[in-house]
Amino acid sequence: MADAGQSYELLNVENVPAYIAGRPALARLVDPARITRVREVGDGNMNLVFAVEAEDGPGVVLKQSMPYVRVDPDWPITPDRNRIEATVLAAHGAAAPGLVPALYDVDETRHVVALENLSDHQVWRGRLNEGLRDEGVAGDLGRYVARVGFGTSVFGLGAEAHKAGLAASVNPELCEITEDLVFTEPYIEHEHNRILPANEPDVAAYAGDPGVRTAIGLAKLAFMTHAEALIHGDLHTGSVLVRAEGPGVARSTRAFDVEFAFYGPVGFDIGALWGNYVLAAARGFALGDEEHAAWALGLATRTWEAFEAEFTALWPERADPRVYGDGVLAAYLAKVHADAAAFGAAKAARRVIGFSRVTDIETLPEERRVKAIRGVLHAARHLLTRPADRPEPLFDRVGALLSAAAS
Ligand code: SR1
Ligand code: MG
Repeated sequence: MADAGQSYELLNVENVPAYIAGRPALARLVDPARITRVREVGDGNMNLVFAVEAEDGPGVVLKQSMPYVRVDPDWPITPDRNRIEATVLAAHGAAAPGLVPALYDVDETRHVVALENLSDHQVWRGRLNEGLRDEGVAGDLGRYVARVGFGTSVFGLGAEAHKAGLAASVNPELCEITEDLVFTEPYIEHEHNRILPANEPDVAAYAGDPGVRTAIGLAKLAFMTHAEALIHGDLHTGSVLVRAEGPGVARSTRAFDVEFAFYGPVGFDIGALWGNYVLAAARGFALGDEEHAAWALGLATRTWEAFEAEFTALWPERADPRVYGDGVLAAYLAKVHADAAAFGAAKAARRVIGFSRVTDIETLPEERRVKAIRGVLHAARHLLTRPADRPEPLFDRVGALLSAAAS
């Protein structure tokens, strides 16, 4: 249950050194006397996040949950999400080593997790907005989704461990946020919705389309009932940290912010990426950078092919091959693909209608923003109507729709 009352001390830049001194696991890692800088770096909707730098060491990141949404203190939410995040990070780190931040400490009293300091990485959304093209990241994320999607599933774990994992990861409050913000509010009159007058007919046409409404309803049902694997649950491009490859520096891709994780459909994570590639491409077309837009849409194929290849490579390790034969693999991959198209549509559309907007679109001048939003809604409708098309033709058509709306 959410506890809107503040019964524990919140962190701030002044009290972080004392906090570290009082946590043995952290004081071993970062000498409190040698801390050189504490910065508040959280710019998400939910939590306080501090990057701690120290002499002669890698530092640490502290992430604290409040008993309400950071951007809306009237919106209560369980601070226990932080404990769930720690459990999930451990599971994802085991399934997909090197693709999530390392976990150093969990404080269930003050609702703090201590994570690897990745200050040499940047949030992918920001880099995409700048027109930077980080090759390999989309494939890394396809592999991440595959490794987690296989490793925490019935295929990877077998019946008993899958049920235990599912029981330990029930996350009703965070799931309810997604059910409301992604699958419901954009399709009803709601105070969270913010629609530019010039986009009112676009939103009415999209959200009023009976085919769209049925597909979104079915996607919501799948989200709520298909407990396939311990998915990330909020894998947008703002949940990805990237360190670009350079002389003497290897590329690094990390999925972070796993507090929305739960046992859900694997296609939801692929779809979150696809929906955000559509938003990045809409920005590219709106700014007249067709090359970057086409590159961003090509990421959908990069992610899918890496996912498919990794999942297929893991398939021989499945726990129970007696009935789960190769026909099941082919059919399951087709199901994940179709799910991803519908979830991708829902994830893109919510960012241009409802609560929690994205900088890809919001930083565009209004006239271009109107066209980008129109294009995103046309793209979302196409993803909902042609979910079985392979990524390349599917996203070629999405590109044509975005380009037409931008012109
Ligand atoms: C109140 S939370 C709003 C959004 O932020 C997160 O990143 C999720 O996408 C959530 O829907
Ligand atoms: Mg987040």
